[in-house]
Amino acid sequence: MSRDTAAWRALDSAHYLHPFTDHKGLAAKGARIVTRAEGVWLEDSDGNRLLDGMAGLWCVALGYGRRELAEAAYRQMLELPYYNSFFQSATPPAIELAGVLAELTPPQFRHAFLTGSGSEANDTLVRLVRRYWALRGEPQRDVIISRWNGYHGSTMAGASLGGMKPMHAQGGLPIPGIVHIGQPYWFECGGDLDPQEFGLRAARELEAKILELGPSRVAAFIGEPVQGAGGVVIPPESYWPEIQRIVDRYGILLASDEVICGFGRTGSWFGCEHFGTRPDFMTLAKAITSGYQPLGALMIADRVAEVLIEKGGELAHGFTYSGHPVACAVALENLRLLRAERVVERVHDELAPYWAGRWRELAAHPLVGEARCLGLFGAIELVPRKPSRQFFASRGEIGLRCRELCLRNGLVMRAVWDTMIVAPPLVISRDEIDLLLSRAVRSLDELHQQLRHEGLV
Ligand code: PXG
Repeated sequence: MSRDTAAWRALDSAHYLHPFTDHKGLAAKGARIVTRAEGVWLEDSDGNRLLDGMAGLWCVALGYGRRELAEAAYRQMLELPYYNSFFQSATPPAIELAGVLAELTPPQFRHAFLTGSGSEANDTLVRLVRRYWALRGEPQRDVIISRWNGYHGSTMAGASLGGMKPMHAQGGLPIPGIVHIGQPYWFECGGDLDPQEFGLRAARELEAKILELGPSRVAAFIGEPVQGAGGVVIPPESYWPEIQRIVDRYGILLASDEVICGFGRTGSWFGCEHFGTRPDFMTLAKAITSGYQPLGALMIADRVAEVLIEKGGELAHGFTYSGHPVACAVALENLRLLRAERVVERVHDELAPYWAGRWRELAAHPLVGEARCLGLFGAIELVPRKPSRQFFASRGEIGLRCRELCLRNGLVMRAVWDTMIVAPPLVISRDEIDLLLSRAVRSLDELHQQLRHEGLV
């Protein structure tokens, strides 16, 4: 059905509650109605073309408009649109996908639990971690440690694992048995330490928390290799090896939330491979289907899977859409294309080095306090004065203004407070990278000029 923008907006604000949205504010302004897309380009209901610097919500790895993915869904819908994996059943796409994930992920992983989203996969994680320790005869080991400003989803357990205080404030979170430590965000929290010293200090907060709780209470630690929603926080290189040392020392499980990092975003297939950790769990979603179907997975390492399978009896957990055959068929085709087209290898060998060179040029801009990047992640920190790492007094407002200017200049870039972030589709071309950068610079120049007039810089 086709309507004009005003009609879409009227219907939208009359009936549709959006995620993470202030609806009063939105009703006054009207939503951006995205109607179609191709490659890295979105088109809105007024016919404007926008370069999608966020790959949707970090998921559209192969870009928009891939017929192969649409055809995989269509074929599977005709063959078998739905059947479940409960009660001793299974479907070919779900079985095949578990096998392909076992091949693609690090060697300790041979088992996958399939879900409809990253949040559901993290809820599964909380239950399996606690189940594992109960089966090992240590039921008191039920505390999971995660980090402030981490993001692990929006279900009760996902939002509890996450360290977003505004989320905790709505709905009585976190649930019991989840505690948080500081994040490895040098730009904001590093003080006078150099980044590597700070990385060690941030990791050692985990050890201090384990000792404070008592090591026999702690079940697991979870983190994103690079915090995505928290503002593309790329930890210093010293951080993850020290975390690995600490979890090994106290014998606690390590979970790598790869919902954003997984399937090539860092230039490696998985973030844990880039940073050299050996997790016991990996949460997957988003780029697993390039966002064409909702799907998540929890990968479970052998040492945990063996206990759950040998001693666990019935696993009292699962979703109607666990292993949905259409979503799994799309995931299989997406993963086949990622491999056949060597997309991740191309990010690693060609695009990421080019991206890094271009992205770091932004550091010269008078508003940019830091320009950091990894793989096809990019972030800049907007500051009033360089080289200080002080944010603007009204932190958050400047980022939103920057985002609006980017949109006007045909670029989707996200604001996390005053940190501007991008994570484009992994199939972006060099010319499109150049265009993304020139639109970002134009927007920064316009913002700088406005702020000068207002006396804010
Ligand atoms: N873990 C991580 C690391 C995520 O980034 C989830 C779990 C939850 O996945 P689902 O599929 O349940 O959404 C995510 C999701 C943002 C933004 O604004 C990020 C996410 C979702 C929505 C918005 O950056 N990440």
